[in-house]
Amino acid sequence: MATNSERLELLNALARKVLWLSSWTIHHANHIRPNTDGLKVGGHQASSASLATIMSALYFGVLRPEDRVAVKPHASPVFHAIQYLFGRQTRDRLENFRGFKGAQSYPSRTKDTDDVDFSTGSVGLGVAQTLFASLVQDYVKAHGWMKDRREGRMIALVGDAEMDEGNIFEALLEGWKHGLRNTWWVVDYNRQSLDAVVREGLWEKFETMFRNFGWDVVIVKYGSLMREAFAEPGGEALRRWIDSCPNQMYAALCFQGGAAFRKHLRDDIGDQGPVSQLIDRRSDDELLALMSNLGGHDMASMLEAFEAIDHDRPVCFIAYTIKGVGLPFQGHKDNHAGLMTVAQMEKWRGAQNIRTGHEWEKFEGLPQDSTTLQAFLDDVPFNRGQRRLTAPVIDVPPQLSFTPSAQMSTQQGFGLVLNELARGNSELAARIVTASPDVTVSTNLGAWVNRRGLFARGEKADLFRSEKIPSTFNWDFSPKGQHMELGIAEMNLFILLSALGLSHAINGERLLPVGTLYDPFIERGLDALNYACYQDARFMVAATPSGITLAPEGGAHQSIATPLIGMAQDGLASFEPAFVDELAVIMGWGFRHMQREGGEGGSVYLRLSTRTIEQPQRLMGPDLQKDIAEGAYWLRKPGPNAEVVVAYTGAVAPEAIEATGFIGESRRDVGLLAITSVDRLHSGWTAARTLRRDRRGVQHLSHVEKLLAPLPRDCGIVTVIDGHPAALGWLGSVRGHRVEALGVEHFGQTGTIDDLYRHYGIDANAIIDAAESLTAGGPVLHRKMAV
Ligand SMILES: Cc1ncc(C[n+]2csc(CCOP(=O)(O)OP(=O)(O)O)c2C)c(N)n1
Ligand SMILES: [Mg+2]
Repeated sequence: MATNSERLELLNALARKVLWLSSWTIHHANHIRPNTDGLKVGGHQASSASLATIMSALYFGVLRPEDRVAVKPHASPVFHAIQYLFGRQTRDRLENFRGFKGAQSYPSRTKDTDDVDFSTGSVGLGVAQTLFASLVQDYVKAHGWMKDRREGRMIALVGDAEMDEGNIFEALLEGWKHGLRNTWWVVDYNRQSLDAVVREGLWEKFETMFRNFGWDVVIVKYGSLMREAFAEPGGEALRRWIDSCPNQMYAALCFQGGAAFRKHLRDDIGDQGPVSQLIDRRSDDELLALMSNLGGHDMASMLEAFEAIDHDRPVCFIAYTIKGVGLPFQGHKDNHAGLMTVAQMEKWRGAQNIRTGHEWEKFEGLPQDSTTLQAFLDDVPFNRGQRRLTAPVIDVPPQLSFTPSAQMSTQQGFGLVLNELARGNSELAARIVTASPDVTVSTNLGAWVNRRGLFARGEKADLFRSEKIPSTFNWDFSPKGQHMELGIAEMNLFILLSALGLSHAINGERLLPVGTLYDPFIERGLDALNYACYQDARFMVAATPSGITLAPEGGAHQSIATPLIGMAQDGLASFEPAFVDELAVIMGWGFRHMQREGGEGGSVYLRLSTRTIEQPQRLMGPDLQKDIAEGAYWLRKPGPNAEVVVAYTGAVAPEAIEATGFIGESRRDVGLLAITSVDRLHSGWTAARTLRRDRRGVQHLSHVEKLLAPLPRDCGIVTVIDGHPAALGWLGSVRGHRVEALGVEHFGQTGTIDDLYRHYGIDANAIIDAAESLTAGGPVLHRKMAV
């Protein structure tokens, strides 16, 4: 067992090594690996350097296997260097940093191979993810699923300018409401962002804010060299000077070096005996070492700060650092994209005792012998346990049931399916967690919540109920509750879904998260949704109401772009069923899809509606189920001489059905294609073409190709959707049919559904007009009469 000072020496040596390896990784990508596109790796070198000590303190000293970390995007070279020392990252991938299949520019759960806990890159999101991951851990624990596993700390390494991102504050609020624990945010307070130097006094604002939300704030400003110097005669005057030095000046002096510091200190303080002697006793190099010994670069100070935490309250560490510390451009305001030149690197290599050709050797240039260093690494607490966890698949019955009515909306149906699950006692129901940003009742989650209750770590009775005031809803909170109530911030919904949807990997316990929100507000949380999918979190999101169909609800709430978002979002299968029996099939498929391994599975988006429409009375056989999951089926099969077919998705079904009836009176063999998922239909088509291209001779046809195959060459297709027409417009490319694509390109009017469908041209008559324009022959005889 190493003594404290031996441990400190080893940790310092490893931190130096981490800085070397991360810098060499970047240098290699820029100067050594043949780089044909001429693009330089900017943004990493200076930004990484400021975290080398802090991350070394954490990974080599403080962390345990159950802890989880979101690493500031530009610190990825530091992260990869640490993993390389642990033996979890290969030299090959480091040499190929930012290259195809090389170590990723920003830590990626799915693309990196070296144990990334949370993908980061879009600043702010990783930070909030740790907070929600901690709430999820509390949820798992409260439901009795932690077994003998220890609680992990959820840790974010935060850039100071990252704190500009509003989603962090939204998360803070939510964390406070839920009694957040076990969360550490370590702010890399280098007082520089990408373009700028951070405003003076910002840390005071941070401090007040965090304390307001019940966090502990630990400021690690001075390193141990500084603290020793402050204890010398004149030290207090030095401290006062440091405290009053503006950020920009401090950064500039760090860049200029020891002599510049000396001159400024002299000019500002004058000749004051002890403090002058304190300064004069030090060479320029020593003075620079002292002045750049801020807390975040001092192993002893960081360890002390981390190891002093003996409670589970959330903690914000504000660690003072210098951007690019130890490198030639440290502190320079332009250093964000700063790179060392070959000459600078050579000089630095010499200073680090690294021999040419030995740059990748783990322990090259360190004073300790490699056996000691390796033994230390092997015994690091972080490595004493399993980190990547898995959980068994939860069984989903072949068919989900609901109480049918003749007239229903898909939103209502969604509530009914969940209500039916809530009434039973299946494992599936036990693993579902719902969440909604203040629209629980208005998205029809009410019945589910009534039965399953709201989640809180402590019991909290619904006062209205205990006071016997009649209310439709039972709003009891308990540790067994299965609904997480959120404030209105949609970013929080998606980050929570992301955290819940990774529980199998992080807690070894599978949760099946279902979130609801109004469809247009997907756009508010879109980046969080994108990142949730990017890191392969698994969840279902029901977005309702949607489109212009919500009509009198308000023009501002109408959504047009979401069908295209649903199609384009990687990792998200989106559906827009018209009927509730279709929705029940899709939800069952969705719960299975959420549990499939790797690229086979993903998350699910249901675009639903409040429009009540007549429901088909039919048997749901396996073939129809399969078609619904694959994206479409013929509601009315076209005949062999079809002149025109109508293809619709979602709430416009009644218009499509009505129009098809009218058109069928004057055109031959008219068909009606019910599209449940334009996304699945399109991605199936792309996949089939790729397969046929890659494996010549393979005959595989996609679902949409098979559906459209019987149509004569000159048959027209009218597509109609309550959303952007481009979502369905591509159907004509499948087999070369002419298309009239109806949809909505403008929004904002309120009115009845009839008013709006007529105004935007997606009513039955618009479909009939489009059919006429695609076909020869006289006008269609009958039309829908104006009401
Ligand atoms: C959402 C988002 N916007 C913009 C960027 C581009 N960007 C990357 S780092 C950065 C500045 C980061 O400053 P800071 O957090 O202080 O980190 P430092 O570089 O000082 O380490 C910016 C604007 C991004 N990655 N994500
Ligand atoms: Mg910064």
